[in-house]
Amino acid sequence: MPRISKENALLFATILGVIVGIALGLALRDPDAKWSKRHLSYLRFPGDVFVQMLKMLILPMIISSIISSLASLDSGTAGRLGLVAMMYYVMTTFSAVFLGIILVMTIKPGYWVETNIKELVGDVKTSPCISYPIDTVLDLVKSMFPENLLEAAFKSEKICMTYYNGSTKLAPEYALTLSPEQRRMFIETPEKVVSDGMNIMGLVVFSVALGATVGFVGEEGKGLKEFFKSLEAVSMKMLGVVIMYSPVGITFLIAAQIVGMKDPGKELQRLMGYVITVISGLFIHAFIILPFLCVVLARRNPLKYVSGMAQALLTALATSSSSATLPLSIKCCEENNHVDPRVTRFVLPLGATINMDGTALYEAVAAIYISQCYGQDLSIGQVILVSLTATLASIGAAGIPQAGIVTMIMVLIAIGLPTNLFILIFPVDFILDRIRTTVNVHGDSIGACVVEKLCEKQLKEAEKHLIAQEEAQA
Ligand code: DAS
Repeated sequence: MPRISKENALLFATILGVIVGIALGLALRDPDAKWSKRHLSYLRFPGDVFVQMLKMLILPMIISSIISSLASLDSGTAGRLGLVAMMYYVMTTFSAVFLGIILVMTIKPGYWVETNIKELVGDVKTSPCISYPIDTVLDLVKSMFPENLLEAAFKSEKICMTYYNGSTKLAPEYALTLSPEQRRMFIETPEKVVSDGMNIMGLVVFSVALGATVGFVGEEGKGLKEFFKSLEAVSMKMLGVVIMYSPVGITFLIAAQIVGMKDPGKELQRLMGYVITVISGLFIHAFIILPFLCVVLARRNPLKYVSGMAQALLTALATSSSSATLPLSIKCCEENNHVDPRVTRFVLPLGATINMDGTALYEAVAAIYISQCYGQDLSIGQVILVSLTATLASIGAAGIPQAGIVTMIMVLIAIGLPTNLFILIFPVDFILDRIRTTVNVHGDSIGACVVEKLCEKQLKEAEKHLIAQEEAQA
């Protein structure tokens, strides 16, 4: 009997967990019984524990992996890795946005909707104040330099929109210009929280700055280098324990989500055109464009590569959080796909914060779908504005559940649409969020092997240089 490797046994158990989770959710679902939030939280508890354990590992893993990766590279190689990664991110994000725009302008799902939204919300025109995207860029830059690193790393950003019956008490565009603290002032009852989780942008930027400095100062940074190398090894060992629990966590996350779903049938029917457009765009990007880049740029077998990432992709689907999935993405890339750790530990944390192909595609489709529902045809200039602001919004979205719908408001503002119209697509967002998060993680993992291939020469030289340095010191 061929021995099953530990990785395959775990993957099999996780896939079984997804199936059991769906079956358990369907078995327990009883729309009339209306599970109370308290009982639902009991059902979701084993899954929440799994997400919390992953989040607990984010700080030690991200800070130690980025620093030890950068500290083992000379500045030239680190710079080249960063440049190639950024070029890959811009290329894939723009291609995702462009694909989304072509699909939504061809399928025109907004015209499938009978009711004229304008009658519903009235002709509430907000001026196309494109200043807000600039505010978001400033917000983004400010979040990169947190006053308090631990607070930034552990800050659970609860962004919410106070809305009811389709109108918005607080026009979300104001929410975007408020600081996170001010936004919290508008938090109403917990069920109104739209996006909640850890925004690791500040942590990643601090780690890159510290890692580059440790690599730059040489001898003085030796102690730090050794410390973070052992912290990284210990964190990976801890992750090994957490990952054994993942099948159980994923089962209950999926079961609780299915039991807690409001009546999705009615909403899905009403939004069928929109859902078909988003999902077909995400599938084309994930199953054609990214595998094409994997073959052409990384010279790897995409099927084998994706199967090596399966554990991380299933976790992204269950948690709908790129940040929470990040430790697993690093582990799968290195241990199953044998990508150079110096690349994975620098490129994956960067990608998890600023490279979200799935979110970018979704933002473009959602904004244009809403404009179609509102009976507002977009000019070429506005379509270009959508492509720019959707890209920006995806960079600004944190790797936390439903962060994309919050930053999508910025795209609506840019094309002068009433921002409370985001409510049109909100009912199915938690389903689409899982799929786009999985595409985000998939895009980051392909990015790691592409960057590794395109920087192969520099990585080999950096390795020789490091060995020569260590021999000289011995
Ligand atoms: N859930 C986000 C992520 O973790 C994506 C999104 O909200 O669009 O990638």
